[in-house]
Amino acid sequence: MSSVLRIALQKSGRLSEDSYQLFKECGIRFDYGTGKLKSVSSNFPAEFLFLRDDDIPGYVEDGVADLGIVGENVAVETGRPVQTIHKLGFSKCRLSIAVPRGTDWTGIQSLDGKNIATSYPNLLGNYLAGEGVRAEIHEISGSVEIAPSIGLAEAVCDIVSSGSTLLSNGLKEVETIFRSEAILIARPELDEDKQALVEKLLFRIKSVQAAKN
Ligand code: PRT
Ligand code: ZN
Repeated sequence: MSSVLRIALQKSGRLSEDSYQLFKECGIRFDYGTGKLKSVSSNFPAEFLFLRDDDIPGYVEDGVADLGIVGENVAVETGRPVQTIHKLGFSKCRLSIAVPRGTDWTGIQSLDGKNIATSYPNLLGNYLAGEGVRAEIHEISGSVEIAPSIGLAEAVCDIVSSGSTLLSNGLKEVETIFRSEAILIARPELDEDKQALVEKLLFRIKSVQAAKN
């Protein structure tokens, strides 16, 4: 039986359109946006699974998928032992600490003894530990930016791209702790046939990227 690469993409969100476009530019055709959870390419030995981004590193680790596209922020936060095989250059953003605009800020030590709301407790926890700051981390899954105004936390640590969400919530960005972009991740142990398909795919991705530069 010939090999087919299983590739996990975000079903619907900030990575979806660019992920699809990348494969399209690589000349790999498949149905996208039809509401189905799986689609088989008509001209490359690959099938695509459409999932929530947070689940993708786990599916790649478990071997449900061979490859996946996620933000580096999600790959690092989940801590799954998957390989980053290529940086894709889209969905760029940063993970930053922000505080209410009127707060005195004299550096990261200002967070000592404070409450910080975030959806990235591992990335934040590691960063604070490295800086020797002791703070209370409150994990919340969404709408992190409203935490200070409702009295839940004195600071937030969240994804920023334009900065307008922070601004409209009366927050100022004071420290960037991580920079992220979309990455292609792979299961560490792929058999020879799949590895050959990955090489073929990577060659096309690099050609597409080189043509843009
Ligand atoms: O449903 P699913 O779980 O799959 O998606 P999701 O809602 O968890 O993720 P999604 O689609 O919002 O983001 C997917 C990935 O895109 C993230 O993991 C990041 O790697 C990347 N990315 C790039 C962003 C942003 N830019 C971004 N601006 N992810 C989130 N945001 C949010 C941020 O959380 C904040 O609420 O946008 C707001 C800030 O944007 P600005 O422009 O106002 O600064
Ligand atoms: Zn998600």
